[in-house]
Amino acid sequence: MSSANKKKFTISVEGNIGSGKSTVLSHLAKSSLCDIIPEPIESWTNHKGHNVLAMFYDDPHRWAFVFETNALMSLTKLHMQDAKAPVKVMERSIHSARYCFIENLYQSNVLKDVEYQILGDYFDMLTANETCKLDLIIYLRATPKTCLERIRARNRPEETNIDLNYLTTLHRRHEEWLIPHAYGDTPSPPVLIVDANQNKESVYTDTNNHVINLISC
Ligand code: DGT
Repeated sequence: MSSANKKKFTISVEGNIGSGKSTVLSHLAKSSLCDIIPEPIESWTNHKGHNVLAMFYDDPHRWAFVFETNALMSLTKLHMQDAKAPVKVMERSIHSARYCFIENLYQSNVLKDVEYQILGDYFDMLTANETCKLDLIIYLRATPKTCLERIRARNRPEETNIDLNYLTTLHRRHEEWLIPHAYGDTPSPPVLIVDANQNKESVYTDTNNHVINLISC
């Protein structure tokens, strides 16, 4: 991976809300081997003056389509972002937007069929492009209960409505997506599973060891 012209190895760190993705990313940011691309949460809490994340949680039936359209667009921009280091590490991807959140909102009857189909077409168009391909997914796998405790502890104002039921359904979507590779039509990258119920230090050490092994191969 020493050549500057070589395609970057792109990793996406995935996992339920509150599974510890940001903490892992902030540790990996200390390595000169990794360029970190954090989630575009500011463009969700302040999109030209609109807090789309708060609007979504306040009235999901009204705002889910708007939120997901914006999520796909803002995450695609991150897929397009160049990295200088040999490894580009993203927090989430358009793949988790599609296979976890959009799927979950459709199965919960929040997104209407026509909205789901349009978002699906949009996703298919975006993923036809090499730019959105991932080389590896790191799945921080934590129980919904652990995630809820962490969400309560960090206390983001937009997330006060998040309950165990929502986290449990999102957990299922992550499992369906990342464990058996349920969506066989798109070739999935390898998935590395990290036990994210451990304390933050152990989660980071496990993840870091995997990334170092991979880079040195
Ligand atoms: P972490 O570090 O594992 O605790 O990760 P978080 O919770 O900081 O980041 P994430 O991506 O799990 O969630 C940030 C917020 O954005 C959270 O309220 C869930 C929401 N969110 C993220 N991606 C999507 C999406 O594609 N659709 C919807 N509806 N919400 C999303």
